Formats: sequence, structure tokens, C-alpha cells
Amino acid sequence: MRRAITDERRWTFFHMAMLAWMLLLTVRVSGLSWGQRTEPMFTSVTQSVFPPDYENNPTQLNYGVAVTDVDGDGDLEMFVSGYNGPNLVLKYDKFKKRLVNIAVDNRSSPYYALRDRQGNAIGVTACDIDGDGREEIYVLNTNNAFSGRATYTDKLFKFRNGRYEDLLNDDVNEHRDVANRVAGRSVACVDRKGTGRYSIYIANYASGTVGPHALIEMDESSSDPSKGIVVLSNVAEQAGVNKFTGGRGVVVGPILSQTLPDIFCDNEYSPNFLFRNNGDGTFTDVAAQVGVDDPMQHGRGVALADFNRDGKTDIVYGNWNGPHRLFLQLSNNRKKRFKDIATQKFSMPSPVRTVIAADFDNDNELEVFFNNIAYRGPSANRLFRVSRREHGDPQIEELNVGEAAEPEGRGTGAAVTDFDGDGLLDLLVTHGESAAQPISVYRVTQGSSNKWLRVIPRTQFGAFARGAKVIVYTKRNGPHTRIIDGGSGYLCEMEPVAHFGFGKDVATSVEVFWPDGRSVARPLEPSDMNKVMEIHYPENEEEATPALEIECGPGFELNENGRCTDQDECTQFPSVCPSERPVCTNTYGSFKCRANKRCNQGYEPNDEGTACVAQVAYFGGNRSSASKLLVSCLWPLVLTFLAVFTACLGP
Ligand SMILES: [Ca+2]
Ligand SMILES: [Ca+2]
Ligand SMILES: [Ca+2]
Ligand SMILES: [Ca+2]
Repeated sequence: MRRAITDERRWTFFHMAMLAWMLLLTVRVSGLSWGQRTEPMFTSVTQSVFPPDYENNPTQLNYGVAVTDVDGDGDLEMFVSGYNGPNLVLKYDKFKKRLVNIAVDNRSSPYYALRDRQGNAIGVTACDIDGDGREEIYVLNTNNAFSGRATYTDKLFKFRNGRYEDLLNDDVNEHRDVANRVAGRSVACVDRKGTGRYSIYIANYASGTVGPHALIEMDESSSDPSKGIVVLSNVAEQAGVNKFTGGRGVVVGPILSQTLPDIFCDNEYSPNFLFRNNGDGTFTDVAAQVGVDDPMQHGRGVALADFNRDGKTDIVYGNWNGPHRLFLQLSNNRKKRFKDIATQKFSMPSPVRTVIAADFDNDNELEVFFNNIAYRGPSANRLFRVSRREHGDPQIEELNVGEAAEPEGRGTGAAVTDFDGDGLLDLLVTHGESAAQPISVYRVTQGSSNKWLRVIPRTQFGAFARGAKVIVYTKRNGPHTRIIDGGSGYLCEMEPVAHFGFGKDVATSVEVFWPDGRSVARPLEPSDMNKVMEIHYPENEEEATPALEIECGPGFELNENGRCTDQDECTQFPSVCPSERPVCTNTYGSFKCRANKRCNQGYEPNDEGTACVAQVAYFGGNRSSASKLLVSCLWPLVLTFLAVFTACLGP
């Protein structure tokens, strides 16, 4: 009798465990198939555009990618950091329709020094540090050191004497001992004072008190750039960024500041940094205060974008095998805070490397691409669309990434640029670390009939204006904001172009804000669509604001400076709100009306004013989406075990 009951209990346990397992499986399978319901976004063009071979696309360990004009012909090339082989400079040959490596193994090539086989390069960034209008290229070399001291220095290449030369190797800079001799990860460009001369931010990986974050720039008083003399200093201490951490991802741009660059670093084994620019080129870390310190996670790829199109910069980043974040910037009571709106699927932990935010299909909504590295079994890359909603947080849906899923890819870097000039972004994915794989190239298959515009702002010296903010106003979908990339993803830097997709919408005007606060506004005509537009730094008032009529689109009006600004509908008479919902709240580009409802302390009316809801307390202590996911996946199992456990405790 007793034996029979035990058997029965075993059977019950077995059945319930099976049930729980099937539930889990359903969750996982539906999660996987979700993205497959849409058309595939990317198709591989590696075989036709960039077939693997020894000279151009060698099977080697590669890492970060930076997009810059290496040969000075006005077209963009892709600099790929090679780890156990040479660095590569990939140029698109329009006639052969192929990418070719112009950093050839020939000492007479002007690009020969860039190869630097000994470097074990992982991170790369490009910007004009000396104000000659051409971008220098900074390469972070690890020399096999994971943290602390490295034996081989980083390189800072300048085009001088008809070829690329390493500035850190100049006598004057050797004497100053400015070269970075410690292990690091990502690098990025910061025009910290808005002068048009950039500093290089170096996210070093400290070992104890060796290897703080560094900030290298030209010492203007000791330099003579017209003679090619560029004297460098590390100003990290005076700028307030010389902190010790496990540096990983870095991204630069006006995040909290209006136009001056702030710096966000997602770190490993310690809290993230959000360095707010104090207005004078020094920085204060406010990460904990605004809720993006994420102290328990290990950051990797990161990107900036304005996902909800409210004019405030949002931050998206991946955590290594931890929950990925989509931090929307809010300003409640004038206090700046961020709220993680990542859904369960979006936040799903993965071995993530580079993260890219871009409008791949030009439909006027941004996508987020996660590059995952296959390191203990397959790990597919993923793609999400983040669509703005009129009232409420953006909607996040998983898309079918298509052939760019590459589940067996040892992804270590990725970058976007439109190298073939068809108005759709192209995606380059590099591989390495644990296996040598060639680079792969993807083309977008969707949205070829959608309208687009590519804006390239220039500094006062004519170089790419990394960190500048570009806003395009539209007739139907409000303003779209882009920040010219100065380093993002992981170990990477994207093209210095503000790429906009409009779908079927009509763009009416464009504004560019440089880091120093100077701006220009231009009306856009239908004939400006599907083009690349260069915008130069304005020398005077007339250039900054043309006499032409500028259309800002619904919800916006021109201010006294000739810039589009949010219209406060709530101050209008008669009231814009109906009598049954008389309480008007102004929002960016619109307004909300709700019923007049009083609530007790700690509560606030909902959007409709029909009920009182608890006031939302954001960040910090919030349970992460990943732990929610874990709970939702595990509860059937937990219930099963509880049931069995209770049964076993029975008579
Ligand atoms: Ca070029
Ligand atoms: Ca330069
Ligand atoms: Ca925003
Ligand atoms: Ca899109």
C-alpha cells in the first residue's frame, strides 16, 4: 500500500515536471519564432562584395571597426583592427563593386604603418585632434594583456609627410611618456570644450591602481600643427575622468548636456560612469544619481539614440550574459532620470559585444542590432525595432535579422555605413577572439522605396563633426534626432553621418547643433530627399539662419532665434482641452488632456484622469527585466516542486 502511494507520487512528480518543461519549451520556442514572422532584414553579400582571401579579407582574429575617410578622397573607409594579423583599411571600389584593403603589405604604401602587425589591436576611433581638417586614427593595442600593464603602446596615426605616422612615437611625445602602456578596451572621441579639436577617451582596464581611464589630446601651447608638430598630454586628471575600473564600452555625445559632449562608460565588475560635462571640459560622474550605474552588471556594446523622439538622448547597451538595457531619459520635476524600458525579449541575457542603433529599413523607426559572440555554443545576433508611440513608452518588437543572425559567428565588432551609396545602411561584422573567421558584409533587403537623407556636419576646420546633434523635422512623425558618432558599439566607431529614414513622411527642415552650441537651420525641399547633405560650421549669423521660411511640423514653432521649438498648447486660449478633460499637460511636440482628479499623497491621476495610481519611483532598486523573465519562466517549475514537496510531507 505504502509502496503504491510512493509510486503514484513519483508519477505525479514526473507528469508535473514534464508539464513544466513543456511550458518552458513553449516560452522559448515562441520567443525564437517571434522574430521569424517578419521578412528577413539582412542578406549576406560577403561572397560578391568581399570574398575571403589573404590580401583583403583574411581569415584572422579581428576586433573593432572605425568608419572614417582614411585616404582623404571624401568617401568613407572602414578601419578594422587586426589582432593576430594586420589592421585592414577597407575601401569600396565602385567599378568592381568590391571592398578592397588599401593598407597593402608594401612599405611604399602611404597606409603601410596602419597595418602594425605587432599591435594586437582591439579598439579604434578616428577624429581630428589637431584641427587640420583630417581625422587622426587612434588604435588601442592590448599586446595580450587583459588588465594593467601592456608592453606595446597604443598608436595615434596622423597623415603627415605623405603617409600615416605614429604621433606617440615622436621624440617629443616619447619624452612626455604620454603613450598608453596599459591594457584597455574601447576608445572614443570627445570635443570636450567645443573647440573642434578632439581628445581621445581611453577606457583602460585597471588592475588595482594601475591603468586609470585616460584622455589624450593636443597640448595647444606646445604644438605647431601647421608644421606637423603635435605635442600630446594626458588630461584625464584635470578633466576628472581618471578613474580605475574594468573599462568596456564608451559612447560620447550630448546626453544630459544640450550640446557639449557627456561620456557614458559601461564597466565590468564596477558601476557605470555617466560623466556630465560641467560646461568647461571637466566632468562629474552622475551615473548613480540618474539611475544608469547598473553596478551588478558587466557592460559591453553601447549606443545613443532618441527612441521616443522627445529630444532627449536615450542610452541602449548590452550586458555580458546579463540583462540588456534600454534607458529612456525622463525629466520629472526637472530632475533628470533614466528608466529601463527593455522588454523581456530585448533584455534577454546573451554574450553580447557590439550594439548598434540605426534605421536600417528607412521606415522612420530605429532598430537595435545586438552582435553576440558564439563562445560556448551558438549565439545568434538579434534585431529589434523600437517604435515611438504618441502617448506611452516606445513599442519594442523583435524582427527577423535574416542572414546576419550568423549563430556560429565569433562576433567581436560591427559597424554601419552606406558604402555603396544606395541610401540603405550596410552592416559589417568582424569576428575573432576564440576562432579566426573572415569579415562578413550584409545588405538591407527592406524599405528600398522609403525616403532617406544623410547629413554630414563639418567642424570649423572641415573635419567630421563627431558629437554634433542633427535634428530633422517632419510633417507627420515629429522631429528625429541623431548624434554624429564619436565611438560606440564595443571597440568601434560608426560612420560620421546622421542617417535618417522617413518612410513615406515628408521632411521639412534640418538643424545642426555643434558641441560649442552654435547651430544652423535649413528648410528641406522634396528635391533634398534621397541625398547626402554636407553642412559646414557657420561663420556668421546670416549663414546660421537663412531668410527662407522654415517649417517645423505640427506641435512645433519657430523661436526668436529661428530654431524649431516645442509649442506649449496649454497656454492657448480658448483651451485646447475639452470641458470633460480640462487638465492640460504640455508634452514635447504635443499635449495631453485629462479629467480633473484629486489623489492622495503618493498617488497621481492616470493619463485619462479616471483613477489614482501609485506614483512611479524609477530606477536603482528596480527588479531587472531579466529577473522578471527568470521568475516568469521558472514559476511553473517552482509550483511543481512545491506541489511535490507538499505531497511528500503528507501522511
Ligand atoms: Ca576615402
Ligand atoms: Ca587632423
Ligand atoms: Ca528620448
Ligand atoms: Ca527602421
